[in-house]
Amino acid sequence: MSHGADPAAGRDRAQIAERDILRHAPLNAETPKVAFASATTHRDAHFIRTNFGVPDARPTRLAVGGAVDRPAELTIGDLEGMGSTTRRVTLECAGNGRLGMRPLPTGEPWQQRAVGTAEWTGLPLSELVRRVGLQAHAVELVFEGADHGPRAGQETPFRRSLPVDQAVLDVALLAWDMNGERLPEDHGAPLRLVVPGWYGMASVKWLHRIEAVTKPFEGPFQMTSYVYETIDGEREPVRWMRPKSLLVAPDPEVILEPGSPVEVWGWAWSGGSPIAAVDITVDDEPWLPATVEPADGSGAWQRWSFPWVPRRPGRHVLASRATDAVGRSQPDEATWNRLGYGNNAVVRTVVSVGRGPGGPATG
Ligand SMILES: Nc1nc2c(c(=O)[nH]1)N[C@H]1C(S)=C(S)[C@@H](COP(=O)(O)O)O[C@H]1N2
Ligand SMILES: [Mo]
Repeated sequence: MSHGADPAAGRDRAQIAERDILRHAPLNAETPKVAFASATTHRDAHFIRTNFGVPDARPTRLAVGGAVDRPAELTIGDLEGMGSTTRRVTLECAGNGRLGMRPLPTGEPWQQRAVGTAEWTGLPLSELVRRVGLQAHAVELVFEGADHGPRAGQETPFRRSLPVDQAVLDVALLAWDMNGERLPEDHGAPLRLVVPGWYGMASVKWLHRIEAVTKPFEGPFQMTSYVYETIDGEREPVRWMRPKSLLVAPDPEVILEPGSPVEVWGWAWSGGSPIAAVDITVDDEPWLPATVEPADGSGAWQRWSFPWVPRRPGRHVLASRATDAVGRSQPDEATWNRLGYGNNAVVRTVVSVGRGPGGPATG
């Protein structure tokens, strides 16, 4: 297929170029900073995480089997005919912030922008479950992507499970649209799972098979990767996103004017629980509360803002700390784990205040 004559394709390419690419093959890229200015991340700006790259063969059907009463093979058209919902969902890669951990864990060197928010449209997973009928002894659903590659000396598909838990079935979507258009290839076309509140690995892309199983699934992307492993060797699976916040403004590259008010603002999110408070500190002075927009109940980040009048010329350090409705807060230091997941430590941003008009030039 040629993209040459299609202006939209040219635009797509330009925006992909803006993403900060960690690796080209398979493509792993962070959301560009400019994209955080909007509540919804553009489809060509949203970060991309792939273990094996886009699969060669595009799936045409979703097969549903295992411990179900009515196994099914469904096209996107069939799924669309069963109903649809749109949810605004913040997805964050569990490895986001890995570069901030010491000693540096192995894995993709994500800084702080493996996060984005999109409007996903699809069939609620609970509707599919109703259609196929789960057998009483089913404990998990295993989701398989059409992508595969070598793992532990064996050709392995990307496969992850979710518990058969009504709260998860009700929020998860089998999504075919992203921000009102068909899914882009890199984000899992034609069909992906989206699990609001969970770190990104749960949202299986290029979905072509779902199997109800009667014993907990133990594949490598469930038991070897995406596990918090402490220094003592204790292991716990990665599931819900920890509370986190990011700062959008002021941009550290812009020199602020002393005495001029600036809005310090950004986004905050936490898996399975809305953000209840965001606190700000300037130069490690005592924390002060920011204003936080209420959650819309969909699983998307919330905007926070804090009015600040910089006075003293020079450098200032801004930091934000999110607390969710169940009382979890961002720590000062990341909890180190072997594979570097879930780094939700407070991030510090250095901004500069100039001398203002008429002041002596700085060298
Ligand atoms: N089939 C498949 N699904 C996948 C992955 C993958 O490698 N293969 N990566 C997962 C991880 S680790 C993340 S963080 C999210 C990223 O979704 P995005 O690329 O649409 O941002 O996809 C998840 N789904
Ligand atoms: Mo991820």
